[in-house]
Amino acid sequence: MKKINVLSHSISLLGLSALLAGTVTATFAADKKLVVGFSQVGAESGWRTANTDSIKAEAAKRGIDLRFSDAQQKEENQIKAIRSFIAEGVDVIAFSPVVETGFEPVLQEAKKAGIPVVLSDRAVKVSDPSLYVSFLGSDFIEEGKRAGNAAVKLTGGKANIAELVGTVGSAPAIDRKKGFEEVLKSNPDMKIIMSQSGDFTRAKGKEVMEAFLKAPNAKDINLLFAHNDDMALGAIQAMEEAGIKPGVDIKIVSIDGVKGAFEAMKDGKLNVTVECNPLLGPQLFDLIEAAAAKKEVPKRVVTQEGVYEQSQAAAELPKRQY
Ligand code: GYE
Repeated sequence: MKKINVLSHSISLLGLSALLAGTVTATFAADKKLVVGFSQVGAESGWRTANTDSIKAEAAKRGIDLRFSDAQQKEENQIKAIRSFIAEGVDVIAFSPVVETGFEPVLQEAKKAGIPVVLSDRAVKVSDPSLYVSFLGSDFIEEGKRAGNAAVKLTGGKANIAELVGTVGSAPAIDRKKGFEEVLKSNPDMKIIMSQSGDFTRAKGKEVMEAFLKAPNAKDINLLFAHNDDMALGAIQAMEEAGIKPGVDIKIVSIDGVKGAFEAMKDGKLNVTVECNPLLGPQLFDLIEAAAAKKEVPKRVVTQEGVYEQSQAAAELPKRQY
C-alpha cells in the first residue's frame, strides 16, 4: 500500500531494505545496539500521536535504543535535545523540525561530531545541504494543491475562504498555503478573506474560528481551509456553538486524514480531507540504519497519499490505522 517516490536517486524501498538486510544488521547486531536520538515536535495533533507511535513501535521492533524527546512545539527545546544527543554520542540523530529556520548551527555541531542527521516529516532551510543526509516526508505543496482543487469542486469556483494556518514558520504551514494559493490564482472568484494560525491544535482552531465568526464579514465565509484536521475539528465545534451548520453552511477542507476527520465526514460536518501519512516509522528506520552504516541514502523520500470525500468516509473508516 505504501509506496515511496525517490526523487534524487533511483533506489526503491525494496532495494534499500535488501541493501540493509546484509551489512547493517551484521554490523550492529553483533556488537552493540544502534542508538538513535529522535526529537519530536510535540503532541499537538492526532497526526503527531500516530507518528510518535509509529516511530516508537518500529524502533522497538528492530531492537534499537531510541532516545525520544518531546519538544512541546518549541524550537529551543529541539536544539537542546539535539545538543544532548551529540554529547551522548548517539549513532544517528533524527528529528521533525518544528519550524524551517534556525537549525543550521546545531546541525553543524552534529556534522563536526560525525553524527548523521535524518529529517523526518518536516524540512529545514539550510545553506549547506550536507548538514542532513536525507529528508523523509510528504510533499506539502502538493497537499495544498489537492486541498485547493477540492475547494474549487465544493464551491463551483466561487468562494470567500477562511483559512486556519498551521504553526507559523513550519514547513507544512508554509507549503500548504503556497499550494492552495496556486490553485486560487487560476480561480479569480475565490479569495481568502480571513487567515490566522491555529498552531495545528484543536483548541486554537476553535478559538480562531470563534474570532472569525465574530468578524463583520463573517456571513460571507462559505469555505474553511484548515491546514490540519485537528484545527478543522475545533472549528466545527465553534460553528455548531454559533448555530452554523459545518459542512453545509460553510464547507470544510482539511489535511491529514485522521480518524476524527472520517467520523466528521460520516456525520456530514467535514467535506474533504487530504491524506498526509504519519506512519513513517518503517521508512525512517530504513534510512537511519543505512545512514549509520555509511551507505548512500536518497536525499529525499516522498510518501504517497490520497484525497477522501464524504461519500467514501463510511467505507474507509474501519480501515484507517490512525
Ligand atoms: O499535518 C499536523 C501536525 O508536520 C505533517 O504536523 C505534519 C503536521 C500535520 O501537527 O497535524
